[in-house]
Amino acid sequence: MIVKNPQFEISAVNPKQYPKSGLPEIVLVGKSNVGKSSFINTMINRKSLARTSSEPGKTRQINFYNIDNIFYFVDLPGYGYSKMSKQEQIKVGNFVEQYLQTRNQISLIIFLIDIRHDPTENDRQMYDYIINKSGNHPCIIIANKSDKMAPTKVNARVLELQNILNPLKDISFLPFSAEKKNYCEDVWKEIEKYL
Ligand SMILES: Nc1nc2c(ncn2[C@@H]2O[C@H](COP(=O)(O)OP(=O)(O)OP(=O)(O)O)[C@@H](O)[C@H]2O)c(=O)[nH]1
Ligand SMILES: [Mg+2]
Repeated sequence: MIVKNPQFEISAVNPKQYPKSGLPEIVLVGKSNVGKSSFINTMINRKSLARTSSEPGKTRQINFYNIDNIFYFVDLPGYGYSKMSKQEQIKVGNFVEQYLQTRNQISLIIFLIDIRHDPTENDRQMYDYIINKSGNHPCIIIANKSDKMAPTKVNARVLELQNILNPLKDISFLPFSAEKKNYCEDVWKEIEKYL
């Protein structure tokens, strides 16, 4: 897919603020700092439309990016950011959960993990939540930061992660590098199946 005119549309913390156009939504889920906002920028070929930071906890609201009036990329705040106060973590957790449970337009959840690290307990809980509780949305899993490994080891590591997380058989599991823009084509092919 060649993106021509991606636009930031709105930041939301409650359903009244969600866009009303009814376009399908493709949502980025994953721990803080895994590269959700970077993933969006890389896929739409914009340097910093989605705000990123080397400090975890950059994204604090639900951000909707309108992609050529075809769909939205929805950038969620990450989990597991310990510097956030307990109170704020609960608040953020609640509005994210409300979005994932109530939003009918969600056509795909992209669950990002870090290729270097085995899934954390929080990652497992999130995977379980996506599959069993969030409202039956389709999901794919992406192992980001693959540039941090030797290219020859990437495929074997993806298989290893797949064995560790043990997702349902029909869930695609792909490598990616937001930094080096690797595997974009493969990921677009996968996304297009859900549009
Ligand atoms: N080496 C490498 N670094 C990456 C990659 N993707 C993201 N990063 C870096 O990881 C850091 C976090 O990226 P973000 O995109 O802000 O992460 P996020 O998941 O949106 O984080 P929150 O908003 O806190 O949930 C930044 O310093 C990025 O440059 C990647 O593929 N490779
Ligand atoms: Mg972010």
